[in-house]
Amino acid sequence: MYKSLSKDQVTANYSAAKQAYALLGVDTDAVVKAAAAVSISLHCWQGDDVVGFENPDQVLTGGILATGNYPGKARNAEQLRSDLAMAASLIPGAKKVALHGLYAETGSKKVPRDELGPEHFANWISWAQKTKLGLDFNPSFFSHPKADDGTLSAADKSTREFWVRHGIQSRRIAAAMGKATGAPAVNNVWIPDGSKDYPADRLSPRLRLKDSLDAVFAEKFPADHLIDAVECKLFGIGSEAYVVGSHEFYMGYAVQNKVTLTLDMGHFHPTETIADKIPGILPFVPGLMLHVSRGLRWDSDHVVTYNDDVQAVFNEIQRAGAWNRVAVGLDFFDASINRIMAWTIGARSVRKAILGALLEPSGLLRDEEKSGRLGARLALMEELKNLPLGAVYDYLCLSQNVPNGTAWINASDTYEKEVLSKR
Ligand code: RNT
Ligand code: ZN
Repeated sequence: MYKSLSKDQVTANYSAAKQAYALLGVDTDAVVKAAAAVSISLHCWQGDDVVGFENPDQVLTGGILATGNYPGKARNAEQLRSDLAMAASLIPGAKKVALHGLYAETGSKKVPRDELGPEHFANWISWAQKTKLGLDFNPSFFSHPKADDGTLSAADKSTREFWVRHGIQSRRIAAAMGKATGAPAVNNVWIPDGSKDYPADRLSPRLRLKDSLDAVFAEKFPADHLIDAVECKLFGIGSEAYVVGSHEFYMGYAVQNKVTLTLDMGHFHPTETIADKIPGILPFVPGLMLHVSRGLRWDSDHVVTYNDDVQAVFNEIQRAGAWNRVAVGLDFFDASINRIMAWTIGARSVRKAILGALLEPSGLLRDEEKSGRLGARLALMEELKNLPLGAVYDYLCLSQNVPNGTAWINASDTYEKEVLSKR
């Protein structure tokens, strides 16, 4: 059995930590509240290896891949909601759930993707209302027979129109979710279109994609119901040579059309990180969405761990004062470990990085920079690494009524024994 520190011990450690941060002018009580208030969107697709309920035999396409066969994955909506609720109970702070078109509940009826509407997500919506979780949405442009030769950029007109209709419907679904839950839902458009080898024409598919997106985004919705986002990518399996929706393409599209840009941490060159892109892009787009992920050698979608890359991303949001313009979502799918643990590890790490960023005395760093004291700036950054983030994080967990330290593993183990292993 893993044990938590006692409440008294957590509080004692916290008051020592509070003093250390106070020396730098940081009000930890306020920071703990602010860090818990930033929503983390739990991606439903970690729970079942991106299969969904449309067709349990459909293999995952689109150049993404979940590897592993850890037992106990969710096989229907009820199981997935139960698993999400379990993980949510171990993750401190505000949370949303990100759904995909694939997770519609259409009963015994087969509903084509271009006819999916809010009514097919009614159970998810009422569950979200009951559990006070927000919702986000993603149209599913993959794992479908019509997605083999492109979707929104397809050369074939009727294929393209099919996917445009799915895109239009997905915004109606997301807007209904936003309206019902009282927090705007991000509708994130990612398409897999691309090619395995060098194309002769890289422009035409992009022009078609631009037109399709214009058609998808034509309908207007209130900003407090829906946030439109587009997600770029460098390459996928089978689209190594060319991806239509590249970073430059969507950067241009987002700037021109004032939509949110999604940055997935796994979607760039293997040595490229996204932290510096954040202040580079913020002057031009209304908002950013993060897909916090961990690419290992490729866009492998490993479970997020607390590392320098993740901390650097949230530091840039803090330094840019951009918390209200950034939506934080997770995007990984590891089928080789307990999936509740995957969600919990990833989301707890992200919460820690959010807290770490908010604990930074950014004003002090900036003052040293302004007065040209660059040695002091570097010294501060170095000393900050030693401050007791862990003690404040434990306190945040305590204040959010979730286990601190390793003790959450017990709860996950019990759930595995009592629920997952019986599936
Ligand atoms: C794929 C994108 C996309 C998906 C999910 C399932 O490379 O990252 O966000 O992972 O929508
Ligand atoms: Zn992503």
